[in-house]
Amino acid sequence: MTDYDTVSADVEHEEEIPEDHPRYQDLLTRHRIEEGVEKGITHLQGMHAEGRGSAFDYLLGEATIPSADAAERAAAAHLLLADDPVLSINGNVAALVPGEMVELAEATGADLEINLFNRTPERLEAIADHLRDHGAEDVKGLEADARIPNLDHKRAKVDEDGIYSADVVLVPLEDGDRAEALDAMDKTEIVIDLNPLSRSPQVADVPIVDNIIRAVPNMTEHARELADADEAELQEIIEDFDREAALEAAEDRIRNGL
Ligand code: PTJ
Repeated sequence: MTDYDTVSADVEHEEEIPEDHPRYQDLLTRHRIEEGVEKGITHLQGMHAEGRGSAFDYLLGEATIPSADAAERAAAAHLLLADDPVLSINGNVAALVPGEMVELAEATGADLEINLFNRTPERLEAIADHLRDHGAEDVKGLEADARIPNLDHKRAKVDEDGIYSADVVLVPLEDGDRAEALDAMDKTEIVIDLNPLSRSPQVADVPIVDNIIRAVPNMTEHARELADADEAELQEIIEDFDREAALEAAEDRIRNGL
């Protein structure tokens, strides 16, 4: 039995957080974001983003609901069928799931591209190093030789052979106009966001309302399981997924606990 009074809020290493703590996932998430800020990976604004996400996750029951699992399977099918899939990484994503994103990229043949709202050379370098420390071989987004049309901030800066020419893009943890701009470029968008009402999941082909620390490993598991599936089977999974129903189910769970 853990004596919770002895669990310090000031954890130095995540191994110190007891896995049987009732708020284990939340403590782990908070710790990784704090560490991200200390290492210059996560912007201070990322803490606000995390606080918001954490409140929605609490209302969701801190669990992957069935509609999110279906979305994660459909997302894996999209990534496997894509010609040029890209996983977009910001400062929160890099802090929370660096190794897990590398594994998802490997399981689906996707590229990893850093894309930041608060873009500075120092943060780009810190995030690229962090991803490399977690096994990434090729990290895109440093060159930024292309622009997403009709977007007037730094998230518009993308790699020509990355997000700019991708057919399927995973966009986690950002409520913003980039999701709308990518939609206008006719890309298939997969969004991970705990708030089903935020703009990004509202425009996504596949909105995943789940905590990224559960969503990404589950997508990888689906992708590995579907690795030998033929095109028809993957298409069927994609067609069977109902984005409206998934958004509704998440909102119902959050509002009514249903
Ligand atoms: O690293 P940068 O410079 O690109 O900055 C990133 C910011 C913080 C600006 C970016 O993440 C952002 O735009 O944050 P927002 O607008 O607060 O939106 C973040 C969304 O992600 C919110 O809807 C949160 O509910 C959601 N969210 C936060 N944490 C998680 C989450 N969704 C899934 N899993 C989480 N752990």
